Amino acid sequence: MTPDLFDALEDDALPATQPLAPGAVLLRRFARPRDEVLLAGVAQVIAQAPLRHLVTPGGFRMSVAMSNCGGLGWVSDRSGYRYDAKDPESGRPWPAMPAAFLDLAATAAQAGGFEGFAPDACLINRYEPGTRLSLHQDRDEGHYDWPIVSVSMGLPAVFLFGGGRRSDKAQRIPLAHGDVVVWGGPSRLHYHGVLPVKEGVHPLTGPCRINLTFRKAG
Ligand code: MD3
Ligand code: FE
Repeated sequence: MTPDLFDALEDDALPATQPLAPGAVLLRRFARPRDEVLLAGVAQVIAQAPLRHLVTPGGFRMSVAMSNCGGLGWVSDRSGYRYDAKDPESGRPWPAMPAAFLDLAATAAQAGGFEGFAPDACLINRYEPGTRLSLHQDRDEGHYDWPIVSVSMGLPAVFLFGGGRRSDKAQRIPLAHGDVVVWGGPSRLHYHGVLPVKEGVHPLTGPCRINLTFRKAG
């Protein structure tokens, strides 16, 4: 496995927060002290709402496998993208958000300058090696005054962070296990994506990357 640039540094040598753009802050390794609790939460959620490959409105099967927890879950099918209170696979409400998820999301948002963040949706994305997420905007939430908080776990990935237009040049940001990003303010509607994940095995997740995105969707 190839260690990323930051693995060469001691954790306490990492800057606590790195501004990426107006409103966007990278909190390197922020979730590490809680990684096992967070992954136990993921296991608990996906036991009730299994990861699945959604179909885009255009009819393509997404390579990233997804599930949700919280009051609302993001879903896609031939009719479009939306938030739904129920898992369409089971017809049941999505599993509750584990307390450790809510706590992490609120603490990270606070560190990024957003006091009082109480997400009602957590999307769980699982990337196997070779899997990518093409450039897109997140605009199914209806209001954009709250940030999105993302947590990377397991295999590293290169994140593409573009601008307000699809054609704007994208920065490449390596994200490693435990990295948290708070995407608020003007960055909230920027285009973004994930390059194909490289082969590897992580001690806690095995051969995959898990990303959590916390949102206020309702
Ligand atoms: C920047 N997920 O689920 S998280 C997504 O790694 C998604 O699974 C990626 O994009 C992943 O929609 C990236 C980081 C992220 C999430 C939302 C953003 C970055 C963002 C919204 C605006 C700008
Ligand atoms: Fe996104």
